[in-house]
Amino acid sequence: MSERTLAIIKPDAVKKHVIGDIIGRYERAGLTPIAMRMLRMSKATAAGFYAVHKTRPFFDSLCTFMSSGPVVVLVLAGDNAIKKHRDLMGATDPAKADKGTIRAVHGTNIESNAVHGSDSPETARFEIGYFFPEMDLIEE
Ligand code: IDP
Ligand code: MG
Repeated sequence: MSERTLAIIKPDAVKKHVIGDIIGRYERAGLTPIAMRMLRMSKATAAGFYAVHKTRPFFDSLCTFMSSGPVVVLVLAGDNAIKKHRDLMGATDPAKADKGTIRAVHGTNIESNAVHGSDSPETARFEIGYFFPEMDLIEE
């Protein structure tokens, strides 16, 4: 069943000039970009996006990191897009991510880990709506 997920190429990956490599991995895996923006989040925008984590000890540092430079935000569509994207990303901590995953290849540490991906249909809906009005999504 075709599904949508939100991907963010985080500031560390943009600074490493690996936007093209990461989008190439999505395309080769059969995930189709149906919307894309490059932007720099304010700290408040990052805090709203990561509101589910607001009681975590790493929340403030995470919001500072996510607003430290430009990011690329994409909506990806495809069969089982949420899980397929999470599998391509690898574990949160790049040191624990499977060999060849995006985080293993491009991540630096548990915070600067190159990419974000929605973890469920509910969070995907919230996260896509946070950055894109429905009319900006290309019809598949
Ligand atoms: P996920 O991105 O793999 O879904 P989450 O637990 O949802 O991981 O955490 C959101 C983001 O917060 C991570 O991608 C990472 O950037 C950061 N993060 C998660 N755990 C830690 C931590 O223990 N220390 C510092 N940053 C963390
Ligand atoms: Mg998460």
